[in-house]
Amino acid sequence: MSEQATTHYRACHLCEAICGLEIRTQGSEVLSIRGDKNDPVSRGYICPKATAIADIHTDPDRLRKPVKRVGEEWLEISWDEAIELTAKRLVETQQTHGANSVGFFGGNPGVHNYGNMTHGPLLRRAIKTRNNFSATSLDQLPHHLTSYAMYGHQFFLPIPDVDHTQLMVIFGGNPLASNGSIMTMPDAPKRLKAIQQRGGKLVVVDPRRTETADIADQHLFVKPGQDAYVLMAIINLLFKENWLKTEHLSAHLDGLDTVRQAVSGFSVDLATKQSGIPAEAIRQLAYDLAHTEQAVIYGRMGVSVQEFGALCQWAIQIINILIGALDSVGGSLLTSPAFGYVKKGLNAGGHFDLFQSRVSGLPEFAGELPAVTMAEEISTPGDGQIRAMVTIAGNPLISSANGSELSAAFEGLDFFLAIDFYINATTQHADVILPPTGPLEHDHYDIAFLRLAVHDSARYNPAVFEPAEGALHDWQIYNALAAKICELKGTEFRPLPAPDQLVAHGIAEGEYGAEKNPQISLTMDKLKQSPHGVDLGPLRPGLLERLCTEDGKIHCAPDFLINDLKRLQDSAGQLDADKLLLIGRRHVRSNNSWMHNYHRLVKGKPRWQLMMHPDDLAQRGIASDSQVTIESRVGSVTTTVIATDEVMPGVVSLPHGWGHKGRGVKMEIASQQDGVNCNELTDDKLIDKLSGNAALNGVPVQVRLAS
Ligand SMILES: Nc1nc2c(c(=O)[nH]1)N[C@H]1C(S)=C(S)[C@@H](COP(=O)(O)OP(=O)(O)OC[C@H]3O[C@@H](n4cnc5c(=O)[nH]c(N)nc54)[C@H](O)[C@@H]3O)O[C@H]1N2
Ligand SMILES: Nc1nc2c(c(=O)[nH]1)N[C@H]1C(S)=C(S)[C@@H](COP(=O)(O)OP(=O)(O)OC[C@H]3O[C@@H](n4cnc5c(=O)[nH]c(N)nc54)[C@H](O)[C@@H]3O)O[C@H]1N2
Ligand code: SF4
Ligand SMILES: [Mo]
Repeated sequence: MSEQATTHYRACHLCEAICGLEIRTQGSEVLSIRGDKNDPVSRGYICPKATAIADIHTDPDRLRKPVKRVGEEWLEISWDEAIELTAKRLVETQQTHGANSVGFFGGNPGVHNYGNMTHGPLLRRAIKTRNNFSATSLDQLPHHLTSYAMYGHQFFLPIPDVDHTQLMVIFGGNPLASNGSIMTMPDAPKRLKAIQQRGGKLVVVDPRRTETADIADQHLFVKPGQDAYVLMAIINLLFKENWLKTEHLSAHLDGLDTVRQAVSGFSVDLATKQSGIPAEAIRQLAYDLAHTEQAVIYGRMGVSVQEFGALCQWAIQIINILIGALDSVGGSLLTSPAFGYVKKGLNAGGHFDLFQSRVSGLPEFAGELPAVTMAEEISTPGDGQIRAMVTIAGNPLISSANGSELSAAFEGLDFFLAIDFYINATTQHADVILPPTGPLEHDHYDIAFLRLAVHDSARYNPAVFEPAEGALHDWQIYNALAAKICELKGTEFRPLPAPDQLVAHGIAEGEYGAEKNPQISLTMDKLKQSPHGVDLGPLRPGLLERLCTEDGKIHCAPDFLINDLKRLQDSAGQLDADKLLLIGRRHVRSNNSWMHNYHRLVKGKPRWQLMMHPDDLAQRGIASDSQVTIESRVGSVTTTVIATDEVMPGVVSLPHGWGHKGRGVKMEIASQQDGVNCNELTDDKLIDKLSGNAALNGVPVQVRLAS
């Protein structure tokens, strides 16, 4: 007797685009995964990664039961034993060495799993340590810091109104590969081409002629790490030429004169000298931004994860303010999500520099310390040294700077708990691994990315499959573990109800709930009856009433950002001309460090090689396809080089997330891949000194033929 085929609808949780999927199943089998044509935002689009969700579900390497390390072996243990053992070791560590002797690292997929967002804090509160780290400081910390400083809340993040703009300028983002970031925009290719089809323009500023640059009207090569000079020069020009459109904001703008003075030393000539962008192109860019009715400037990884990340993100906000883009249709707008609506009076806006990391004195932000300090906090003896780590949905030994040093540090830990369903390069060092259910076995409401989307919507999806008997979701693991820890510590503990109940409450009380919006009266029940999601309309102006600063003003000139301009000024002319600058690279078939175990994504020609300009190769007498050794201050790796003028001379590009081979990784396909870990080259001391964010782009390296 064959079972009926069933159709399910579900958001893809793999990247920020959160495309709607139509998943056909029969019994326990996935028959097909397609784009959901009725999804109000993704409208049927998916990328090649979506179908690999079926592979995650069936992957024999995916852990289904807790495991404990015994020598070199992994032994399956019961949940009860695993929770008991883990809680005991963590509490003992804290009782012997103090609260801060336990450290936390939260990785990227945690943000794509809503139970982790609702219940993660429970575990953190039970453990209570200052040593919290996450992928945020390898990524978008500069965005949060500038939003906190200027608008009063770390999640007050204006999103480019891609669907209505006439000029989009992208600094250091590659939506054709990433499908957008801090700009959830499923079907980036179509959305960007639509700008051109309505007579608008797309400009990309990037050291590599990326897939996005390829479809753009203009691509400008920029020397890695030098964008801040260009952005400051643009601000300076806008003031000098009086190309300002600030009327609709003016009553709320505070400190613009300070900005005017502070950038007055940043000339177009200096920007050209530093960045390599012709002076005329910089002037034209400033002119076009100011004279296009609906224009917006946006910057992502390339300008966040570099030495002047916070200054770059601040400058981007300032330019959007000066050209009238902020809070205008076709400019940059706040989202109005059904859950997590940011508005005045909301707390948890963040704090900055309330305390500092023990060894290097780097600032905390919103209770987190920079990930680059993890290795030294583990390895440096003394009061407050980290003796035990907890990692959740992360692979920091591959994704964080100076991977070799971090690996050595992790080897020295007294205890390491990983909450993850793979034995990867990091979790293979763990004493205990607690595996949550797989993505198709739990329900989903995208708390994080519905708040960052270019079009408002809400969508709840039930689980596609029943979880295996005895399996726990991430949030159930936190409830259980936190309960045990509190019991051992003798502190009070109250478990949280299931994530859908928490979100249901937030939605009912939110902007579309019965009280605030009787017409829509959105409830979780309604969402549960709308499998494709509910369209909440295009982004709309109205940001001024929502400002979270105490005085209701936009703080254009926060002291610490203005003061950081001196560091930028002082660093002019300091680039070592003999060194090449290493940048990263993303590909639509890969996703950070964990999607390399699925044949359908890794098959075909390799995508992990070093890209280098033919002139740079010729100068060193190296032929394309040779084995080369790349060396930085902290390490070296050997890999294959390919010649391409996609990268500008003086720049080399290596993607992150690879390097699974020969290190105890229990992922059959991934551990056969030849790509190396580019973060053995990135430097934990090369950072944005203001925010503490890693500078994984613009790393000085040397390249020679491998011996
Ligand atoms: N050089 C360089 N380095 C980079 C970057 C770069 O551009 N260049 N990018 C940085 C950025 S932006 C990021 S976000 C980080 C990403 O790096 P990390 O934050 O370390 O995240 P991933 O590599 O995605 O690690 C994913 C792990 O989460 C597990 N996982 C997946 N889903 C779940 C789940 O639902 N629950 C649990 N518990 N575990 C799950 C997977 O099994 C896998 O082991 O890398 C950073 N590193
Ligand atoms: N397919 C796929 N999609 C993903 C991910 C993935 O791994 N694979 N990861 C997800 C995550 S965690 C994130 S954070 C987002 C990131 O989303 P994006 O930021 O859009 O992705 P990147 O490809 O890292 O784009 C960064 C660009 O900056 C350029 N760049 C490097 N250095 C500099 C510089 O100094 N200046 C300038 N102007 N440009 C520079 C790089 O060449 C690159 O094109 O993508 C998400 N989506
Ligand atoms: S772009 Fe691909 S990986 Fe990202 S959400 Fe859409 S289908 Fe999933
Ligand atoms: Mo990221």
